Amino acid sequence: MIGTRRSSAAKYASALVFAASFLFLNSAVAQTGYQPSPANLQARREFQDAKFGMFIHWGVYSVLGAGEWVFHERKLTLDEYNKLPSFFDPEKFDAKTWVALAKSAGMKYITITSRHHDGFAMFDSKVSDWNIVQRTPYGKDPLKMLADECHRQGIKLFFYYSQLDWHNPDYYPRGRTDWNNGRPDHGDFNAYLDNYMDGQLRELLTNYGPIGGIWFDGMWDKPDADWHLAKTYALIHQLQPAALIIPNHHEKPKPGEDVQTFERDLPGQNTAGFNTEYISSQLPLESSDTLNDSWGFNIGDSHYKSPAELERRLVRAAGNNSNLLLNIGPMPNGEIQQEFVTRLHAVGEWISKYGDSIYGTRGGPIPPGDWGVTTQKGNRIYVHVLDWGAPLLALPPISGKVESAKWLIEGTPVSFTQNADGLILKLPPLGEEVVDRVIVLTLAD
Ligand code: H79
Repeated sequence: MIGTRRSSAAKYASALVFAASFLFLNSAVAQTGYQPSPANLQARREFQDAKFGMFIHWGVYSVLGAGEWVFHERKLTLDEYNKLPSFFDPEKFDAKTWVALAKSAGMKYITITSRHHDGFAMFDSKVSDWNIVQRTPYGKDPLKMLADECHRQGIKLFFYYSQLDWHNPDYYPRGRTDWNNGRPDHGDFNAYLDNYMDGQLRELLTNYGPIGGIWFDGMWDKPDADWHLAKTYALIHQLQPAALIIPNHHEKPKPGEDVQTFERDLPGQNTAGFNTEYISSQLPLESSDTLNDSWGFNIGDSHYKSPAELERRLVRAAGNNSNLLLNIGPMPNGEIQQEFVTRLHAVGEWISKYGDSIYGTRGGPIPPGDWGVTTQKGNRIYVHVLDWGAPLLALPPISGKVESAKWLIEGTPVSFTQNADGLILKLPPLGEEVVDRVIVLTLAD
């Protein structure tokens, strides 16, 4: 029990910690002694309840239709890449349509690239003119329109922000993705972090109303550098205590971070080859993936995942106590290609029936297996039978007495036996192909 009155010694100690945290603002360590505010903890719970988000990669690279790494992949020079913004004029961009699409897919939040590794700000930034308002014929701030629309439609907006920068000379020394693109061999990394990056983050956290948080990427380019994380994280939490810091650094979470995210993998799996197998037991979890094989618009990538595949990914994420952040790369004219739209609509239709077993749940008591996963909300456990054709499904013991078992969709009972060895559910023969057969177990109080 924590008392409300604190001794003067305790007050003195916390004052020291407070003072010390300023002294160490520039240290390599992350936000030491970080205690998430009540608003932040509440935001974390809401994030976990949301389960399904839309990831959007959109930038001047979209013009070339070859993904967001085209600058690096083609080893373009600054002079060459600098020509791109003059072709970016998304006359068909309509924030309302994008937000409506996310909602119709059953997605509860949007995470959009405010700037990717090319360093090009897709928002009105005063920190440099390398931004959409000053460099493109479009001349407007789409993030502002999107933020306003998200607020209107009740969807949280997160900003992806690349710490890695292939354009700014002060991103020096350069990292693992270095190539000779015409930048000088000197630069002031501290100025890049403290003035440029923190300056832009201040803009993002000040000019767009309440935002969901910042999704960082690219720290893996210089894993051993001092990124001034303590300072940057403190700035974000000070400007918007409820904003979540979601770092995609592929490492164990550091103090000050609010969500652990896994790129193209479920938590703890490392099929992508760069993720950590460590899973935080404290933080909300997220798994990002993309609808085809690309993040930014890629005209040559028709490897679309089917609605069934996407739905299974979402269910597997939820069963692993994780969100799914599913990416689309809109076209340079601001439209979202039909192949994405039809698949997202199909997922939305599916989730409108199955949503109870996903939204607001946490990973269930039975470890995920090839057969499927479980999710849980209060005294209800949802058994998601994804891949099991046999007539009996034997599950390990769970604490609590199962009072009833029913099919989620039909509401009809499922025969079961529960004893000390576990729980056996009797399944009817597989009829027509269904993505997920969901049984709702209700536990006795
Ligand atoms: O924004 C999307 C991608 O552009 C970005 N993250 C997602 C969300 C991304 N960039 N790179 N990757 C994903 C893959 C990472 C590859 C890496 Fe490496 C392997 C990073 C470190 C080892 C490539 C090879 C860079 C250095 C060596």
